[in-house]
Amino acid sequence: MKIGITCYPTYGGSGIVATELGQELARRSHEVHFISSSLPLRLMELGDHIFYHEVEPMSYPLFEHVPYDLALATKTVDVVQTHGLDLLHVHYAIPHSISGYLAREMLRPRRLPIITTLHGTDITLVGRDHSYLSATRFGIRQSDGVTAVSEFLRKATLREFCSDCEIRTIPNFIDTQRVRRLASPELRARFAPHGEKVLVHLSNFRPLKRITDVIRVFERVQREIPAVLIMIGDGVERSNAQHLVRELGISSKVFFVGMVGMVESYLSVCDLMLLLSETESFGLAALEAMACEVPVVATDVGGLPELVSPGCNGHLYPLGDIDGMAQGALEILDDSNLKRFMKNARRCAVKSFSIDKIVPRYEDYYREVLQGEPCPCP
Ligand code: GMT
Repeated sequence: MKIGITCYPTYGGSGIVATELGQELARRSHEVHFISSSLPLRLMELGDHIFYHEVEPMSYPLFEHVPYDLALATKTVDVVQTHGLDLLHVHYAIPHSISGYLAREMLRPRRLPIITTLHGTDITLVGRDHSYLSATRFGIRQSDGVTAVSEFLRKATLREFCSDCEIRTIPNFIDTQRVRRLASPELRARFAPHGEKVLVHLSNFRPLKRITDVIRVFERVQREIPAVLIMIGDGVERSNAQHLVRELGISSKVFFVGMVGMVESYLSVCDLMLLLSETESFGLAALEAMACEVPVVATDVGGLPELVSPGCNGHLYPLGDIDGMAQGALEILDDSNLKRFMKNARRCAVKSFSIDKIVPRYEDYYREVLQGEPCPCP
């Protein structure tokens, strides 16, 4: 198949999933065309089967805000016509499903099925806002196929956007061959030279990630056992978190390492991930951790219970239950438990979310949508 993929290239999990999907589809001999505002962050190499087309919206003094959505639709039309794409798969509803819809309409009578994958905040946050709600609903309804990255997100979309829509759950995935625990004693010794336990958090440090909760939980843990915390990522909440770390007097034990290229090398030296978000439709960071044998203490929200089985590969707590989370972390980190949790984390990642199990589900869905008759929805 010749597949167009549109995503946010630089920020957040949806772009990572789209990029990994495109790369795997190319390995499976499909021709993949990324259409995006810049080269997706994790898109390592282009080649015979992977192409990249940059959207370059013209700026003009009259435009206070450049109409990117229209430039994207126009670029999509060009790419479809030049390369003969069979379908377009857009990641994140706003504005990508609308740009896809526009491209499809501009291309008529040529057929271009649009598949929209919902990732989370496009439904739970942005899409709900009154300034985007109708457009999000329209984008979903007009798509020829819609997938959600968790059962939670599928249900939330049906409940809040269109109860009669057909939405397929295809969970996020991970290349468990590539993302695995790598032996790197030197890196571990850099953070934990005296055999401390290593906790980790990985996100884009937005307010909804509640990274100050992460710091507070860690502070309680390190009162009981020797421990350090690695904070991977960057974002608006970083300075608040750093301030709190100083206030709590734990600066020597918390390492803000910024964004890192190969997260698996850092995750490989960790014993426990803290993911304490307010909402999380899936929690790709938790899956990356699990693939590296890192159990997860998480909030009992969104799609996280679809990943984390309490007592098996981690624990779940109500949002803000700092004491409970610290207790759970200590239980997992106890030497009599840790090995079992680590083994289960990896086992669950491989069993339920490995790339070779999930990507064929997208391929099957593409075929299904391609076979279906184009159907203008009300
Ligand atoms: O929250 C982020 O980190 C960004 C956001 C995105 O769409 O780029 O992430 C969402 O999509 C990820 C990939 O499907 C999911 O793993 C995240 O859970 C989801 N974030 C939220 O729901 C808050």
